[in-house]
Amino acid sequence: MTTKMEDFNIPSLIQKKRDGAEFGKDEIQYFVQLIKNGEIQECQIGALLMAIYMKGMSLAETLSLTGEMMTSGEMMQWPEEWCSSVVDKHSTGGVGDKVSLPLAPALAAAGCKVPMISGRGLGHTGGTLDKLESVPGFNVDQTSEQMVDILKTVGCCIVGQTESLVPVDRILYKMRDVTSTVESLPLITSSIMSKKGAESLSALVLDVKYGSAAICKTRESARTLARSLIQTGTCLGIHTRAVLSKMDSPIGQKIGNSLEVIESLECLKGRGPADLRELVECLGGILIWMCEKADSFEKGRKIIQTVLDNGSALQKFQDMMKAQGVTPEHANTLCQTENYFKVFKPSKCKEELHTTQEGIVNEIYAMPIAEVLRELGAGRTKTDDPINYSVGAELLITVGERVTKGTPWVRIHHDAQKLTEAQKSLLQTALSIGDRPVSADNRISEIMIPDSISWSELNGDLDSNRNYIKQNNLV
Ligand code: IUR
Repeated sequence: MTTKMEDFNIPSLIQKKRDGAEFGKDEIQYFVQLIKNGEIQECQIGALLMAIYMKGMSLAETLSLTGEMMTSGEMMQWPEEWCSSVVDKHSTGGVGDKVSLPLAPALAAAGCKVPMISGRGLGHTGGTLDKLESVPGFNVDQTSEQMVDILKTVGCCIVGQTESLVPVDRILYKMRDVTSTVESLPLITSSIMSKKGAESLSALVLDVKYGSAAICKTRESARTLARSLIQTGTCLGIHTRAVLSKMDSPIGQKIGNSLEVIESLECLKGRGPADLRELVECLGGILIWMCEKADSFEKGRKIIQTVLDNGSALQKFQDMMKAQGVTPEHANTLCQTENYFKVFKPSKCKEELHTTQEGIVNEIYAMPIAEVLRELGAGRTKTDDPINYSVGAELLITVGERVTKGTPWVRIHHDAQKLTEAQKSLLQTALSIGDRPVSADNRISEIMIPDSISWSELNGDLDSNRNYIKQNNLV
C-alpha cells in the first residue's frame, strides 16, 4: 500500500525522526515542498532540524533530501559542448583560505569552464565574495545568463548564490544557525551538495579541512564528512573527489580581505607562499584529471604549474575582473604592476608584535589571529555586519624557522588607534615556540575517491535512487 502526500503531517514526521525511524523519499519530498512554499511553521522546521541533528539520517535519506533541495529552485544549464568541462571546488572553510581566487582562473586557462558560486565569511572564516568585493567595482551579483556570457568569453566567474538557486537551503541554513543544528553530517552534506548539484557540474573537488581552525577538528571526522559528500555527489551523477587538508595555521602569509587578494595575485604571478601554491596545484590538477584534460593527476598538476608560471592564469583573472565590473585601469594595475595600494585603500595603522622567547616556530595557530581580526572589522559576527577590507595580518615568520627573542612575527593592519592589551595577549597565544626542529608539513594529507565499500550503506537502494534521479532528469 502506498502512502499519499495528504496522509502526511508535520507533527508525526517530527515524532518519527525524534523516535529514530527512517524517512521515506516521499516524506522528505513532502516537508521540503512545505518549506519551499512557506506552509510550515518556523518552530516545526526547528524541531525537525533538531530531530535530524539528534538521530541522523541514512545515506538514502541524505540523498533524497539533497535531491529535493537541489530541485527546489533553478537548475543551471550549460551549452551542450561544455558537457565534460564544467568544474568547481568547494572548501569547508579556513583562515587565509584564498585558494578559489587563483584556482578559478588557472582552471579557465587550462580550458575548463568554472562557474564558481561562493559564500561570504561568518565567524572566524573569511568568504571568497568578501575578498573579491575588496577590489573596487567587483560585482559578485550576476544572473545565470550573465554567468554563461562570462564563461563563454573568459572561462571563469566567481559569484554569489542567486535568489533562485536552492531556496530551501537558504531557509534551512538560517534556521540551523539559530537552532544549534549546524554541525550535522546529513544537514551539512545536503546543504553543500544541493548547491553543487544545481550548478550542473561535470566534476567537483572538495577541500575538507581538519584541525583547530576547521569545522572538523580531527582527520577522522573530516574523512567521514568527505565520504558523505563524495557518496552523495556520486549518486547525484556528479564526478566527485575530495582532499583532506590541515587547518591549524593560516594558509599563506596574509590574512584579511584585500591582503588576501594581493597574495592571490602573487600566486598568479608565479610567486607567493608554497602552501597556497600546493593547494592550487593539487586541487586544480585533480579537476583537470577528472574532466579528462589530462590522463593522470600529475599531468593535471603540471598544467596548473604551467598556467601559473606563464601568465595565462593571471590574464584570465584580469579578464574576469573586467567582466565583473572592475575598471580596465584597476585590473591592469593589480595584474601588471605591484602598486597594489593604488587600488586598495591601505589601513591607517600597522603594528608589529615581537616574539617573547627564542627557539623554533612550532605552530602559528590561526584561531586567535582570526578572532582579533574579526574584532578589528575584517570579519562578521552577524550576517549583515559591515566589513573593513583593509584590516588584516601579515605573518613575518614561518613554521620551522629559528627565531631570537624580540623578532617581529606579525604585522597587524588596522584602523583602530592602537591594539588593546587584550588583543595583543590573544595574538601572542597564536605563537608556539619550542626547542626541537620541526618541518613545515604539506597541507594536503590525503586524496579521497569514491570507494566501493561505501555503496553497501545504501541498503540496496542505489538503483532506485539512480532511477529516481534519471526519471526526474536531475542530471
Ligand atoms: N557551507 C554550506 O554551504 N553549508 C553548510 O552547511 C556549511 C558550510 I557548515
